[in-house]
Amino acid sequence: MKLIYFNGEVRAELIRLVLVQGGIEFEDFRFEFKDWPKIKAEGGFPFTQVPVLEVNGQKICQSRAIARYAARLAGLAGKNLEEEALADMYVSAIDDDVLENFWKCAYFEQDPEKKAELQKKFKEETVPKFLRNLDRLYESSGGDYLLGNSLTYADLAYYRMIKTVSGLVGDVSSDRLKSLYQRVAALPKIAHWEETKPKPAF
Ligand SMILES: N[C@@H](CCC(=O)N[C@@H](CS)C(=O)NCC(=O)O)C(=O)O
Repeated sequence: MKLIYFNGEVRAELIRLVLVQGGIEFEDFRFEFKDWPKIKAEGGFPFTQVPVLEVNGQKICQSRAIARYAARLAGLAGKNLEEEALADMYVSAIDDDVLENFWKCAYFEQDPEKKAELQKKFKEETVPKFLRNLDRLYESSGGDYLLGNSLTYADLAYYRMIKTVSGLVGDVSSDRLKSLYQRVAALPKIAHWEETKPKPAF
């Protein structure tokens, strides 16, 4: 299995974390920006974008579809259909409501005034609202993880999200959500990955 992405974390890191935690061997193929035109021209990627997962001769793209596939392989997708839907719900909320806004205000927006405005909204509205909801949901799960007592890829997505946004928003999680972050960070395979992973260019 080969995961193809830029030498960065943005849309590939959750997939890597899921594969790592699942103990699934994969080639973590990373390339530099300058090589993208050639890789794109020759790659035969379904939507001409990355990340792409090559598996059994099939090329799969769309980061969320890949993360979900990896989660199923890893036994981290949820134990039944309802749990799978809930895990997907958390991952979708993290991607659509938090991270897409983060990429925009941290990287894509070039106009300094608009950027400052977007960052203010992200810090003061988007993240606090999301965390308030997540805290309540986590409390009601009654377990160590978002779906109770079994780790799912939703917990890894939450961990990844906090690592991504904390440079901009600071330490804004509740104590309860901090304990979730720490529980994921302390998983031996995740801790080992963080210590040994390749240094990303972005
Ligand atoms: N919805 C897609 C978006 C993929 C995407 O935007 N990939 C970017 C890198 S993060 C890319 O391939 N950019 C180069 C290009 O579009 O030519 C996903 O989640 O995988």
